[in-house]
Order: sequence, then C-alpha cells, then structure tokens
Amino acid sequence: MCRAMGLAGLLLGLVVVPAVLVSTKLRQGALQTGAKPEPPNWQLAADAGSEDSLWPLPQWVRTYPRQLQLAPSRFQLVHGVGSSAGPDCGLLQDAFRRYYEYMFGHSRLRTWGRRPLAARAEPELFELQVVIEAGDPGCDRHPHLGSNEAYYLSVTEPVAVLKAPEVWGALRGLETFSQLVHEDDYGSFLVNVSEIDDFPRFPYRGVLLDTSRHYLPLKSILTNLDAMAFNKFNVFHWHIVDDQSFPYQSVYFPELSDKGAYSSNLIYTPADVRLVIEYARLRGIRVIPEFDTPGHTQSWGKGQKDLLTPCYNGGQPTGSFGPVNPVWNTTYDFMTKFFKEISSVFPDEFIHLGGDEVDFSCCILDIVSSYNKKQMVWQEVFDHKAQLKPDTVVQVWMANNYANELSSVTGAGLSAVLSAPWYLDYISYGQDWKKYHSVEPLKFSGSEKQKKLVIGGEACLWGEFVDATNLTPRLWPRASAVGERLWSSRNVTNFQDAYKRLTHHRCRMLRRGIAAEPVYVGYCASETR
Ligand code: CP6
Repeated sequence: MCRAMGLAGLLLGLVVVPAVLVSTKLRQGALQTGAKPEPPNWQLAADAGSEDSLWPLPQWVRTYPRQLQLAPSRFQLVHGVGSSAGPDCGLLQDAFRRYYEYMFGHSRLRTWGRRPLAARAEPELFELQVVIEAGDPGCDRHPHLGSNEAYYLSVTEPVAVLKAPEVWGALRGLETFSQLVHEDDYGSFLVNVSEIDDFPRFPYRGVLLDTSRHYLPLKSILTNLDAMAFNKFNVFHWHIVDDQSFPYQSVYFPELSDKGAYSSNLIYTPADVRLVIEYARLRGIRVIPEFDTPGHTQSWGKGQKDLLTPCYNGGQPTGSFGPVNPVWNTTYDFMTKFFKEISSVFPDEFIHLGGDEVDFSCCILDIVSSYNKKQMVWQEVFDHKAQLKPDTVVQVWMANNYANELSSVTGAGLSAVLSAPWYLDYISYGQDWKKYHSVEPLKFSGSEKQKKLVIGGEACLWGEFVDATNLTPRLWPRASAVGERLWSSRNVTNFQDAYKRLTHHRCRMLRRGIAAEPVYVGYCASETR
C-alpha cells in the first residue's frame, strides 16, 4: 500500500476493525475528525469525490452523495439496447478495452490488498451501457470539424447509461465516466450517482507538435495523442517538416527525406503516418498535417533541386537559398504532385499550408483545393491580402493585438483558430496554466456572426527546445488549461476550483502513463517510494 494520506485509514483498517464492519460513516469519520486543521487550499484530501477531478468540466453536472461500488471482475462496458453500434464497432470495442484499463488496470498489481466486495455497504454498479443514437454509428469514419461530440451520461443503480448521437460523443463520455470513478483508501472503486449533459464549446481544439526542429519518436506522438484524449482535444496539428529537417517520407519524392531528414532513421514512413492517423482516429482526433510553404522550406531544397530561390550577391550565387521560387514551372509541377500525395495520405478535409513569416502574395493555395481539400493558413497569408477561398481557416498566432486580428479575419467572413495566447513553448516560473485558462477567445469586437466564425483554438509546442526527453512534462498539464477553455462553458473561470480539479487530473494522467509536471506543491495519492 502506498498512499501517504491514506496511511491513517490503512492503519485503522488493519488494527481496529475487521473489514466487514467498516461503514462509510466510520471511514469518513476516521479521515475527517481529529485535531488536524483544515488543509491549506493547495493540499488536497486523498479521497476525492466524483466531481472533484473532472477535467475539462462538463457543461452540466449533477452529482449526488450516494456512492456506487464497481467490482473490476464484474463491471462491464457494453453496447446498450437500441444502439446502432454493436460488437462489430472496432472503435468502441477498442475504447471499452482502453477505459476499462484506465479505471481498473493499474490496481491489478495490488489486488492482494483489496477487501472483498461484500464487505461494503454501497450498492453495486454493474454496467455502463453505451447507446449510439444515429442510424449509422460511423465506426469506420474519420472525425471532422462537423462531428457531434455531445453525450449524456446517467449513473444510477444498478446500471449507468451513456447516450451519444455519434461515436465521437461516446468517446468523450467514456473519458468523463472514467474520471468519475475513483479508488478509495481501501482499494474499492466508487462512483457517485450522477447525471451529466455535455458538449464542446468549440469544435476545433488542437495541439501543435513540431517534428522538424527535433525528431519525435512515434511513441512520443502516440503518448501525446493519449493525453489529448484525456483532455478532450480533437485535432493533432502535425507541423511535420520545416527548415531544419524533412522527416516525412514521401512516396513520390523519397529524396526529400533521404537528403532532408536529420538521418535515415529519423523519418516517418508511410506505415508510421498511417499508424498515427489511425491511433488518433480511434480517440476522436483529427490529424492535420502542415507542410509549411513557401518559407520554412530550407530542408526541402536538399532533396529537390531548383525548388528554392537562390540568393545572389554581386551577380554571383551565394549558395544560400530563400523561399520556394514561385516563378519556375518546375515548382508548380513539383508542388502539384507533392500535394496530390499529401491529399491522399492524410484523410482530413483540411491541409495546413503554413505561409508564416514570409510574404505570401503568390499562390500555391489553389493546388490543394483542386484535390478537394480545404486549407488552413497562418495569419500572415490573410494579412498579406492573398486571395483566400471562403472556407479557409486562418490561424491567429501573433501575440500583439490578437483580438484585433480575430476581428479582421472574422470580419472578412473567414473562420479563425486562436493560438496567440497559447504558445506553450514559452516557459516561465510559476503557475502559467492560469494565464492560459483565463483567456477568453470571444473577447474581441465583432458581431454574433463573427463570433461564430471562431471555431476554436490550439496549444502550440514549437520544437526548438523540445524533444522526446521533455515534451510530455512541458505540454501537460499546461495544455490542459487550454483544453478546458475550449471545451467548457465560458463561465468556468474559478481558479480555486480549477486548481483542485487540475491537480487531481494531473495525478490521473500520471497514473495513466503521462509524465505530466506538477501543478504546484503536493503529492499524488498513488505515489510510491
Ligand atoms: N516555426 C514556424 C516557428 C514559429 C512559427 N512558424 C514561431 C514563431 C514565433 C514564436 C514561436 C514560434 N518556430 N514554422 C510561427 C507560426 Cl514566438
């Protein structure tokens, strides 16, 4: 046994009472009475109620004091009566397996310490029945901007019910249900009787990872996708190539990574890319690749001659190169073929074309629309007044006056994704999650119609100072603050409440294998020596 706060309770259990006699009341009394003063607000009781650790906070929650017990050997996640999904829905079957593990898996090692279930006074919860209400559950489809992620969860005796129009909502609801289940100091699994109605505030909730400045092993990417699902993020913006390296292995142009990757090992093969896309899909996460052009393309030039603009000095080429050269026909031939490949490799309806930090008045933009893809671009493309298709999404990243930029972009009738206040590669001393949490994306001047064009936001973790060694703790739980801002209601702004929930949530991420850094001083109940 290993819970520090639970030590008193453990001793009590061993010394004073045979387990059979322990009533809920005695347990609580044993933990709560005594001369101990109220803990300061950073010190949390080990025994969290169901609602104390929800993250992001659902739109509507009601929890009751009554607790139900779950027996890992009996409890089941099942398809409910009337669901359009059944055992042939691989996506849900996989999610059932995953969430069973998250709820009970870690405890298998310590089952020797578990009291027999019969010893408890609490009634038992036997099942979570999952009901997909749409005619076609869409188990084999990919999530998209218009996916419905709403769900309704009712936890009552003897079964809980999770209803969702689409599988995407079921995934979010499974996450929430798993967050409601907690283990008490005696190793029993409990859930409060509760009712939750939930849906995201914004449909686009992204995380950017940069695999060019440093290569990120597949494992790091997959772990990050897990963490994203724990925080109800739904877009992985894969900034896959940049000036420094070109790890994407192209089928049509293998020289790009042969010459442009850091090494022949440090690449993403077509199989790797498929794996990332499928792993993300199973968690309701879209993968939007960014092939940043025409700037940030130094690494492209190594494997593709006559693509970049040569620099001249006194009439002589200097050997340096500028951005992609828009003048040559070969550029268009190459780009057309390259983006044709990208359009078929990545199933999402969007491709991110970059366009940051260079004048983008020339237009390779039309290339992707001819492959039935919509485009995302960084704000400069809009700022430089490039002709943009009305379904273009503009990503606002410049910190100065981003509210103004949101006004202009949406004023022009374009959709916007906000990143400016959420550059998580910037680090500082202290609890900067509060800064990320307190951002209000719709605080800019504009009509209701304009506000609706802000489809969400994105936490960016640029890779200059990040590789597999520090990615996870740098991103989590700081990105969790962004996740809550984008999912939960606008009025979820109480720091004290958020602090308590985030601290529990961070401990839960640790239990689930995410090396999330501490929110502040303290410890996790599951910590061992
Ligand atoms: N790389 C690329 C970057 C950045 C951008 N694009 C960046 C610029 C300024 C800051 C952080 C990151 N590293 N390709 C801008 C979108 Cl402060």
